[in-house]
Amino acid sequence: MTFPKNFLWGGAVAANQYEGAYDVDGKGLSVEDVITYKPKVDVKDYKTNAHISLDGIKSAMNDTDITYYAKRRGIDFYHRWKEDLALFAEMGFKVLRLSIAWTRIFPSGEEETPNEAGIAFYEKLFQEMKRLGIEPLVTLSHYEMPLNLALKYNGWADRRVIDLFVRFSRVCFERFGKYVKYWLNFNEVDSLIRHPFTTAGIIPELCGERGELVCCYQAAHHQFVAGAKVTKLMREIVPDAKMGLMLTKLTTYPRTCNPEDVAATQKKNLENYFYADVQVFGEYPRMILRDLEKRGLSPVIEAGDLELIRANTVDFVSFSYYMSLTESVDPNAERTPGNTILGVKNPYLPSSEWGWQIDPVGLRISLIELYDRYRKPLFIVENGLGMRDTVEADGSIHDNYRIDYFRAHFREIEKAIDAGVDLMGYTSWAPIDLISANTNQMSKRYGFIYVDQDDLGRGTLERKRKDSFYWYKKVIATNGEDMN
Ligand code: BGP
Repeated sequence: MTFPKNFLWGGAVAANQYEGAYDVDGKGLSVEDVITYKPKVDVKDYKTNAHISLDGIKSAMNDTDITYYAKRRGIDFYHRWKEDLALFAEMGFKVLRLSIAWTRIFPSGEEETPNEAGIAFYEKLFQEMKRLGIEPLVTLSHYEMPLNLALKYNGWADRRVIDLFVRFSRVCFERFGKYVKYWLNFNEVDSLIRHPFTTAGIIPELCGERGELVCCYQAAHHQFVAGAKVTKLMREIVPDAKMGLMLTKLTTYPRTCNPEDVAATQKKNLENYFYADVQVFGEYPRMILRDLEKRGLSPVIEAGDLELIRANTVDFVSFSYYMSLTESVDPNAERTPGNTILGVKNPYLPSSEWGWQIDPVGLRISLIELYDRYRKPLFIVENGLGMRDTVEADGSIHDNYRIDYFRAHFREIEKAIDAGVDLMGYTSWAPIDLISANTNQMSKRYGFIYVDQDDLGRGTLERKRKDSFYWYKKVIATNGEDMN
């Protein structure tokens, strides 16, 4: 048997994409609540999709629409949590990765005391998960900071946000620590540079003459400091818990063996690793610091910051992996979209309708690279295939393409484990259809469970088991032995 005995099989979701109920029980507006679904979305133009203006935010705040502000409605997990958790348990989940909406606990991010109704919601989830034997893996920050903090402080660009986040995290550890032993600090911490508003509350107009990029690297530094403070706090409050970082593993190959392509690729990969390096090694990579300095982007680092980062590194390394890209110095090389990134097309790989290149072997390569680099236990906390599904007349959904995708990736995971990689678990993105992070679509479906809702929020929200549901259940039941 290749998969370790206690391997944590499960799925991953994020509050802003599935809870809905955006204004219920005292919840405040988060940055995701002002992002709209655009019917004519150009997947290549992820920058425009992620763009936000002050005027846009203000008009969103005065609008109560939930058709186009798709994340406000999610899939109504807030009211259907019991049914959904039961379905996860039916598949045999050992773990569920979920996030806590900061705005349910601190609606504006600045209250002195938490919103008890928000705490009660998560408490009830954790109690039910305990009853079902599902271990929670909790992300403290998954693209859902209070909108107030974006408007008032320009999000994480302002150092004062660190303490507000620590206050939120303290409540999470104190109130949920008895249930939650696995924590992640910032989802896809590297995504700050690609979609600064949803990751870090940065509004370009508030960056002034310093420019958005300066704000981004300053914000990244503040997240590193916050991450270290929160790890320290977790160890004080929940000593038997473990903290992980979370990286978008944007595995990039050289398009050719032209040494210039190889060098350009190396640079890309080092820029991606940077965010994990700081949190595992406890120090900034010297080459990144030098590069930032040359580009006039050096963050302000206060006395004590580097010591704090050094003293509070993470326990494990988690990452998302969906696709791979290539890099080339040829300006005419054909480009293709990946997860909030554009890269050069790989002629050996097929792509999904959204352009993401499907590369199971890339997952093995990623696992081996990450383990060799960090020598820390790894956790795959997102991996999956976004596709349109068809519901047959009898209500069945034959998603063989999804089963093929997972099977191929699991076979590569097996090879990596066999090679000696220490892997704690695997949570698919997402076990149930939900609102897409990038495009706000419902039709880009990832789930083993179908949710009857279209891009405009029409549908009964009924849950249906797809063919992949039964397949994943079997994989978990046999701990990966039977993948047929
Ligand atoms: C990751 C995010 C998730 C998620 C996933 C798929 O980057 O952490 O929140 O949704 O990508 O992306 P999308 O939903 O845009 O297809």
